[in-house]
Amino acid sequence: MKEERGIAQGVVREKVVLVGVERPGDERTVEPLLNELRRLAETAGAVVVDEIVQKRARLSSATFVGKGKAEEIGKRAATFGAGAILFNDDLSPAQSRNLEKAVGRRVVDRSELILDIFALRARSREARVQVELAQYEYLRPRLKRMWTHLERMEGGTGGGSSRIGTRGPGEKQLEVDRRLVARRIQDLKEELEHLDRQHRTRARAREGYFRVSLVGYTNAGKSSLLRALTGAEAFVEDRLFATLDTQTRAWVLPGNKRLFLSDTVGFIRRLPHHLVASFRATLSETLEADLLLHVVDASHPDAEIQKRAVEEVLREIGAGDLPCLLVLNKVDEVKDRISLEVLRRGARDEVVVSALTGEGLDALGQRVQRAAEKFHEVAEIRVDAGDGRTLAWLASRGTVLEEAYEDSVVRVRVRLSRGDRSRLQETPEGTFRIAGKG
Ligand SMILES: Nc1nc2c(ncn2[C@@H]2O[C@H](COP(=O)(O)OP(=O)(O)O)[C@@H](O)[C@H]2O)c(=O)[nH]1
Ligand SMILES: [Mg+2]
Repeated sequence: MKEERGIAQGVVREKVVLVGVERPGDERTVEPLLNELRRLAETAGAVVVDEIVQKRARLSSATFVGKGKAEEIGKRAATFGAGAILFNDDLSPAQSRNLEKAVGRRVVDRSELILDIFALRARSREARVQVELAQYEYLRPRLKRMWTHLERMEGGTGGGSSRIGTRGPGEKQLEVDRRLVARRIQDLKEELEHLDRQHRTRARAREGYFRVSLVGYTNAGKSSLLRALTGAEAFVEDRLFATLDTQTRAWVLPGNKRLFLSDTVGFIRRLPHHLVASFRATLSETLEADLLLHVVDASHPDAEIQKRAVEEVLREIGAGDLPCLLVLNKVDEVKDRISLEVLRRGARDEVVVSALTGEGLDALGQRVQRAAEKFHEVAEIRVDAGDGRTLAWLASRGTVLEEAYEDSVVRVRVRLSRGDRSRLQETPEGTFRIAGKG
């Protein structure tokens, strides 16, 4: 599926069969999940030829769906000429292997599919390194299982796992593979650390400014909002995971106050945990924000489920307690307003917008401005009247509310971020000056 870039013409698309398992209590969620799996499959460049939903209370640790069902899936896949089976759940390495044997074709689980899409979408060096790391972490336990599997085949009698001394060439190859994988994982981690340092340097330049991060389900309209609010050339597409990199743009609000708005990778239900772990650098933008804008596609039939999935990922990455404004987007597509009421429930603060028509964007700006004002505190600072540098710095970084001259000292009442406030140093004369040379 890797060759298919989605837009390429004349590429033979792989035919696939989707399989979802419905457990008791899942009745209402398995259908939207399968719809989403279909979109994911298409995003990865596949053509869905059949969908199978199985009701099952207990999952088989060997084959997930049970041996009989697996054989039936294999037959149906053969009828439609499908080359791979996509599972809506994550499978253990043993389950994947057993299923592949039973269905006689490639088995791809949900994590692997999402990793595949991320690999297609990654553009920047950072995104590529993060995806590759997640892929190797995914692969690692699967190499190990393959080893026991090979060992058994070569040993003949089967079952034995401690028969040292029967090591065949297959195992040697695997030893090499495992070492190579471990080595590659180490290299990728080191490169990420390096990229992380660069990222922190860039982030430091924005210290003292109010930082806002767009978060939300994939395709909710985050990039569209970044574009509508800041005029940035953000990449907007009606596709899952169009954006994997973080883009940060200056956003100038009425009154000429500058803040920074970041757009980053979207979330999805059951985001593979390897991805969450290796996208730490990208997600750190979200964690450093002073305010999150949680963008929801309010016109989506599963908006409520998507909203909860995002809240869950935010908690998982430690951003659950950050101040958050709920942004109900695509209101131009919303037909019944009752669904908006449902989405509003429990939100601390919310605003209804359309990135497409511009509706509600002013209100959104005002809401953010109010939050930014709270973030800045009012301080009274005495500055030497001859210290033009500090006076200019205060005027550019904060909002000067009042200036009073007393002999050689200026008393400035200024609204300033806490970070900037702490950059002012007291002089022996009891005035303050901006730290640094000059
Ligand atoms: N009707 C409508 N479509 C929108 C709106 N905002 C975004 N979209 C569309 O939704 C799709 C996904 O938008 P995008 O900004 O890429 O979403 P992201 O994945 O959250 O960054 C694109 O086709 C956009 O044109 C909106 O307010 N109304
Ligand atoms: Mg986007």
